[in-house]
Amino acid sequence: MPFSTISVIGLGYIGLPTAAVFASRKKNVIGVDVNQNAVDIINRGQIHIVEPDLDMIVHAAVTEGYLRATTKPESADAFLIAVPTPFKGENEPDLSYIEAASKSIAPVLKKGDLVILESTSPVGATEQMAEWLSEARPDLSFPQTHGEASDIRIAHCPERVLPGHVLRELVQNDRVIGGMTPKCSQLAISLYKVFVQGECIVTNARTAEMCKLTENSFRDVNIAFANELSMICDKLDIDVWELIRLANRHPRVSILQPGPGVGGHCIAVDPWFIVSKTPEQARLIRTAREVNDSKPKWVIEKVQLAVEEFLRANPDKTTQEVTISCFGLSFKPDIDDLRESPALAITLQIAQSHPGRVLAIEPNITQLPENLSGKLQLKTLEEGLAETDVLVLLVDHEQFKKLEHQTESKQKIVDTRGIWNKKNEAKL
Ligand code: SAJ
Repeated sequence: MPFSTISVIGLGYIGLPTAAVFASRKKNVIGVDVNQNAVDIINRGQIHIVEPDLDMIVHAAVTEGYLRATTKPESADAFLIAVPTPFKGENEPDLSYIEAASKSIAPVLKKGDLVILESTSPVGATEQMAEWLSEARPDLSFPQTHGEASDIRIAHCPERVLPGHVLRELVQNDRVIGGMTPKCSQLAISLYKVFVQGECIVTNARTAEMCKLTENSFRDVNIAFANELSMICDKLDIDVWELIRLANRHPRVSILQPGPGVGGHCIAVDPWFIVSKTPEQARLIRTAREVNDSKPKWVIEKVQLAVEEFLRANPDKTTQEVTISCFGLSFKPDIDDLRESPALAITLQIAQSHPGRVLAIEPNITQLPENLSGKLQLKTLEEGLAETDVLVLLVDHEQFKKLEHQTESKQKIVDTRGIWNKKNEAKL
């Protein structure tokens, strides 16, 4: 067996499931994270993030002794780096977590080890990581200088799993393997074959980096197309959802769905990694980002119009007496993840500017995170429907789709997802 011990650096949304899946295949896994609290939670067999079924497999892996977490890297045969690549400055990728992770594993590297960068990265990041490792370990040889004869093998193998379906997609998705040399790729394949049932497809590191960015940019550009259509149709008095349904009957047309903007930690971020490297060429990709980022403001203006219309129809009421209910806070349907959510940003903005009551309805959470509890009132679906004048639908959760609520004729609806009865919809 080439890999008796595998180390995963960064125990977040990608690293922890990956570590747990290796452990479930009876590999010895050392998980490393700078967050002592996360390390303690994992060593108790619990999890600090939300992902269906992950708690069970982490619990089993820890109790059976295959998974252990620590803050300090230890010797292993393969290292997978799955740390964040956030922004710095004006949408520039920040590689400081990758740099810190590389420098932290360098002292424990030994001849024959494999280092894989899984974090979504701008083109060139894997070569940069190899440089950091080689600077820290001049006694070892690396692929950028020694090619196939190197002591250390390096590859970029981007994660491509969908939050909410991580455990299934980790195993079933095809995997892009971007080795710095063919031998690096071969070793990386033998590692992933421990659990990956999809195909492992070999390319070089730069293409693998660009492939991940391309997938998320493709989606962003296509969502921007749908969002732009929704704003055009609004001007032209056309129901955009009916329009998309009709256009999608064409055998070569498949338009995505408009919404209140693009959220999450990937699709709204990764296209900028392309733009920042090639600003002159990436014109469409940049514009798509701008279109999607402009959508929350457009929705807030629609809500203001709906309030005005409500007041015109109810001249005895003042703005302070108008209650607005926002349905959905998460960044996409049927999850409880509020991070980078346009629905949450819109709700907070409305709560800040509207002088009357603003109610938040999010059936996937039982209480608001501490930093939001002073700013929003979380209500049940029933309360949100009964006590409100303007209904703002932001996330197409199952619970909202199933709703058979007859809105009172006085109530106004702003539906950003096109799932509710349009009978009383405000003129948007
Ligand atoms: N959205 C729309 N309209 C649509 C589809 C999505 O407005 O028709 C919005 C959603 O509401 C959400 C955002 O886009 O706010 C992103 O949601 P998503 O489900 O499309 O994607 P993510 O961010 O959960 O996961 C993506 C996936 N990438 C692709 O599908 C190309 C996943 O496979 C990646 O692994 C993940 O990013 C990542 O980690 O990069």
